[in-house]
Amino acid sequence: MTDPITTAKDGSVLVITSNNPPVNALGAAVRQGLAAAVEQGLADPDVTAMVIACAGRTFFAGADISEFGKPMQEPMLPTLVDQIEAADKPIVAAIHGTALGGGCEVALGCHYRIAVSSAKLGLPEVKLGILPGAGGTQRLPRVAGVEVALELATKGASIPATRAQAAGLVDRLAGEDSLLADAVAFARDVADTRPLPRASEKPMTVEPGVFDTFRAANAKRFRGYDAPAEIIDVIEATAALPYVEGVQRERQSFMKLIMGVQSAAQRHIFFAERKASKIDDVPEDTTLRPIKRVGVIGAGTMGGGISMNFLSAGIPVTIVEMKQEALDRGAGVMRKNYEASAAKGRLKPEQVEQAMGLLTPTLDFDALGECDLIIEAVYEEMGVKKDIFTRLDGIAKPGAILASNTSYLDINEIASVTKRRGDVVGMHFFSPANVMKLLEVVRGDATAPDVLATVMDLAKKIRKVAVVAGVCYGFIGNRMLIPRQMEAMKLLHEGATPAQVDKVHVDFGMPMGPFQMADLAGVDIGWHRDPSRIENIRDALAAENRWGQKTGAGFYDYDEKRTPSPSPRVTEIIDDFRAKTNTPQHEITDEEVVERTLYTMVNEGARILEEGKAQRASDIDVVWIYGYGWPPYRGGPMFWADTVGLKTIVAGLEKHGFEVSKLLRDKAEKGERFNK
Ligand code: TC6
Repeated sequence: MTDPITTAKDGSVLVITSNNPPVNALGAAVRQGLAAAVEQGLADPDVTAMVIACAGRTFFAGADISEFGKPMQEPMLPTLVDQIEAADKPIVAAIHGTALGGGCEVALGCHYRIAVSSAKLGLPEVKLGILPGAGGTQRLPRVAGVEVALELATKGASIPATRAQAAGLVDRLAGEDSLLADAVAFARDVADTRPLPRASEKPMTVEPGVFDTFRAANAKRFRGYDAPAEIIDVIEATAALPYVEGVQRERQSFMKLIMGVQSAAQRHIFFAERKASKIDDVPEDTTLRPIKRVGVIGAGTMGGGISMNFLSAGIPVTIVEMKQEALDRGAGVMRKNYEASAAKGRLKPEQVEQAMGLLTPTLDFDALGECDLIIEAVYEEMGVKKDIFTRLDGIAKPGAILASNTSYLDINEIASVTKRRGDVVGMHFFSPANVMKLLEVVRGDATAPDVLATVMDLAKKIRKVAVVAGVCYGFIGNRMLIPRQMEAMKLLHEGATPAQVDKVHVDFGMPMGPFQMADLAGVDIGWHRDPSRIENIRDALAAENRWGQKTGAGFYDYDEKRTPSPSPRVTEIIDDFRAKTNTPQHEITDEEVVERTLYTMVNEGARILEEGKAQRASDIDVVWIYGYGWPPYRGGPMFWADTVGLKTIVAGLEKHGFEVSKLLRDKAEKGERFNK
């Protein structure tokens, strides 16, 4: 292995460069090399200042996460950062790309920071369930103020160099193409400055009430997570302490968090998300098909949302509808959504026009002939989809990818009406499609490897997290939703209330429970629309126009602000069905709700794996985190099952008479886990 750290003298400035692709993570070799290089600079009488820079696409993107949980090698990152700061010759951090986590902490240990304006700085450790453990909770508030530190450290978002400069975190901006030269010049400018500015020596200035105000303002966002609360506590508890004591408290909290199950879960998700983009039997160097224009069929909520992903990424979209009115409405909604983002400051007004300028709305189906990828987003009916794909087969150019946004239907059957089954694939977006990060890529029996590779690559470009699923009813996510919703409904029959079942799910960390979700999605979805045919509780609700939030009533009653309250009418309907079906009642404990609605999901997940419909357990976790709001601190259903213990899951399923998946049973018997 070549040494990742090299040094070179530029006159009296020692330039220390890290070259540890892909992201200059601060692994052991980098830490050792940096420590040695700083020693070298201090020992050399000709050196008056030093610059720490990185080669490749970014400044240090943080500690090497793959080292967590393994025995650590010296020097530890906090020691290294202290060593840098303690140097009695000025050290300048030269930042490009992303200075994240430990990388930002290294920069904070340097006496000065210079950055190109495209650089970003941040402390994303919280997303891994930990806190900035190399002095970040102590140096950042001293340099940029407590409020900026709380914002960065608890939310994990990064800020552009210009904002970092305004906050005092960056001292100077460099030319985009002259970072190193500017950093060396800066180092020369400050070579004789004494005393050196050391972040740890500054006082922390605290406005009264800042911590409580911040806690209250973010209570909903941080619900369930250990790390943000710990970060606020650490900064608050140490604000008046000297750095040395503050950093001890930081270390204690870091150790507590990193040993916890939440951090293990969140680190699992970090790697799971990246693994999901890899397809076992499709080589990484597969030649991709060029996608210069995308076609979307259907300008409804889904088609519009799907289109926005491509427009925002600068890819032109041709959107087709059957009626002018529907087309105009669809384009209008897209514009409104963009304008709403601009009003919130997330987009510049000219970006709205740029995106909308890439949209070609048309009633002419044949216009899709010039598209490289065509996504069908019409309603879920096999006959309609087959008609569309037959027509597409007639007009699409050779090599065009034909995708369906179906959320349940058989991609093989859809592909069978074409003479190009290899070009057909499922692209299941989640609603709202311009917001939700998940994309299920459904691989048909004949889907060509380069089609899959192209779609996975495109997913990255439109900032989605893509997971490959095999053909089965509901693919990964919706297939696992089915047993959950069915059991939730049975629980109502047996004595539970919608509010009780939902509360168990919300307390678990889900954004909403099964009945709140039904009310949001629409109780009438899949309803036969015959008010005289009442076969279950859902039929009864739908027949009374209780379609959910959109009609002001569903499993709950809603006021004009859509605040739910338990509904006496729903209680009557449920009682009626309990009597009609003669269902024996019993007291339902929260534990039973968990076993019957969540263990059953794990069981279905295991079946999906058993049948090879998901490549790996971690892909299922990614689907549930990014598609359904499974709490990241529980790592997804399969990771969570590992933490509960597979033997416990099997016992819980058997207690309620469920048939246990063979894979789940085998793993439980062997003492194995889904995720290693
Ligand atoms: C910390 O610093 C704690 C400090 C306290 C210590 C006491 N380590 O995301 P990409 C890999 S905690 C190891 O696809 P991008 C990644 O797995 C850390 N590996 O690239 C992938 O590998 P693969 C705080 C890492 O251009 C490859 O690099 N820092 C690390 O879309 C490319 O990654 C963070 O949390 C790492 N730190 O985005 C930052 N980072 O090719 C985490 C990446 O084998 N990183 N890899 O699949 C990021 O946010 C992004 O990687 C990025 C680049 C924005 C830097």
